[in-house]
Amino acid sequence: GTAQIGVTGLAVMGRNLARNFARNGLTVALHNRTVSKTRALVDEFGAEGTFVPAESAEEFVAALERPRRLVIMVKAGAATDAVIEEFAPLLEEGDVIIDGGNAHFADTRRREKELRERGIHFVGVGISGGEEGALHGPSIMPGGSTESYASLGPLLERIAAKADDGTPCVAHIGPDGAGHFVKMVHNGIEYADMQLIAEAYHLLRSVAGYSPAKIAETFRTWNTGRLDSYLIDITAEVLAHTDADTGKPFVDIVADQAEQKGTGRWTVQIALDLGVPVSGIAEAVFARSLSGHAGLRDASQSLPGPTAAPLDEAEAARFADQVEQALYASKIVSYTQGFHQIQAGSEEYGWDIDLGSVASLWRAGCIIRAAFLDRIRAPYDARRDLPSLLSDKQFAEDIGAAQDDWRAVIAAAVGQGVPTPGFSAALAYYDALRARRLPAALTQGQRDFFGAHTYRRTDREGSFHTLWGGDRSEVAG
Ligand code: NBP
Repeated sequence: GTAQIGVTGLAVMGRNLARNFARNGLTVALHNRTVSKTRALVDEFGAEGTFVPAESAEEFVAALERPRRLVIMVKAGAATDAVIEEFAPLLEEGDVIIDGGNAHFADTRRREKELRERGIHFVGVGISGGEEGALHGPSIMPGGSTESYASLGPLLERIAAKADDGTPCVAHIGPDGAGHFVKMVHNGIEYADMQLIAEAYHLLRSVAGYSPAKIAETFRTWNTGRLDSYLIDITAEVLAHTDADTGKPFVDIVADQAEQKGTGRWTVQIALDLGVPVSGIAEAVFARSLSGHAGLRDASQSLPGPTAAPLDEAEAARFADQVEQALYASKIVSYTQGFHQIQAGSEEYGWDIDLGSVASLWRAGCIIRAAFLDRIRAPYDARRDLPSLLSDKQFAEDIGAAQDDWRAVIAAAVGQGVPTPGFSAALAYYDALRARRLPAALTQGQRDFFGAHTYRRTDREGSFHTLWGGDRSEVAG
C-alpha cells in the first residue's frame, strides 16, 4: 500500500480529518460502511490531495503502507467496537489503530489492553474543535504507547492547529486512555467556561439592565483583555445577532433549555470517583440539567423573590467591571479544579501527564482556546509538580486583586435573586481552601457520635473515639 494514513468513518468529522491529512500532503486511504459516502468525498474533494478510496475492509487495509495507521471516526460506543473487530483480524503486529471518536477513557483502556495482547497498537485520541477544527486544525490529545506516537506524532503535527508561536497543538499525553481522559476534562472545563459566561450575561442583563447588544459590546471589550478567548468572541456574536423573523434579539427567541451530550457528566462522575472537588464543572452540568426541567420551573413561577433595584448608568458601568473581575476569578478556579482532576487521573492510572503540555496544546484549535492558557502553561513548565494553579504566585495575585469585586457581584446576585451557581461555587472553593479551620472538624464529631467512625486530633497522633453514649471519655479508635 501507498497511503500513509487511512480514515474509516466518513461522516462530518472523518471526512474533514481525511481532507485535512490530504491537504497537508499525505496520501489518505478512505473507507466507510456505506460506500456512497466514500465516493461522494472523492467526487467533491478529490482535487484537494491524494485519496485512495476503498470499498471493502480488505481493500482499505491493503491500501495502507506498513506499519499501517488507520483512524476510526465512527459513532462512539458499540460502533467503535464493531469496527475494531472488523479490522483487527486483517492487521499485523506493529500496526496502529487510532480512535478519534469521543470514547470514554475506560473503554479506551479496555480496547488498548485487548489489542496490545494481539500485538496491535491502539491509540485513543481526543480531538477538539468540532467540524471546523477537524478540517482546519484541531487540538489533538493522543494516548497510547510511546512507540505508536513515534510513528503517528509527525502526521498529527501536520494537521493540528498551530499556536501563535507556531507550535502544533498536539503532544503525547500518556499511555492508554490518557488522551481521552484529558479530552473529557477539556469538555468539563468547557461546560464551566460556558456557564460562567452565561452567568455574566445574566447579571449584566438583570442587574445592570443592559440589552443583549450592549452586552455584546461589553464582551467585545473584555475580549481585548485577559479574557481574550474563542468562547467570549462567539458569545458576543450570538448576543449581537437579531432574529430575522421577529426582529428580536436572537437570544430572546431561543428556548432556554440547555442540552448536553454527556462528556461534562462523565467529567463529574469520574471526579466523584477520584475524590476531586470539581464544583464549578458540576454546577455547570447541573445548571443545564435544571434548565431542562420545564415542569419543575413552571410549578415554581409564583415563588417570591426580591424587589428589583435598578442601577443608574454609572453604577451599571461599575458593576460591569466588577462582573469582569468575578468572571476572571471564577475562571481561574475552574481551571484549577480541571487541572487537579487531570493530575489525580494521572496519578491513579500512572500516566505521568505533563500539565504544562496540556495547557499548551489547548492554546489553539479547541473550544476553550484562550490567551489564558499561556498563563497556565508557564507555572507548570516552571514547576512540573505544582500542587495547584492557585499556588502559583501570579494567579494568587490576580485572584486576590479580584476578590472584593467577586464578592460584591455575588452579593448583588443574591440580593437581586439572580442565580450564579458557577460564580458562587468558585468563590466557596476559594474561601474553603483559604480557611485555616473548616467545619469538617464538626462533621467528624457527628460521624463519631452516630457511627463511632473515629477522628484524628490536632495535637497528637492516632485515631480516637469518644464514648458518646457513656461517660464521654475518650478511647483509642
Ligand atoms: P457520527 O458519530 O454521526 O457517526 C457516523 C459514522 O459512523 C458514519 O461513518 C457511519 O457509517 C459510522 N458507523 C456507525 Br453510526 N455505526 C457503524 C458500524 N456499526 N460500523 C461501521 N460504521 C459505523 O459521526 P461524526 O459526527 O462525524 O462523529 C465521529 C466521531 O467523532 C464520534 O465519536 C463523535 O463523538 C466524535 N465527534 C467529535 C467532535 C469534536 O468536536 N471532537 C464533534 C463531533 C463528533 P455509515 O455512513 O455507514 O452510517
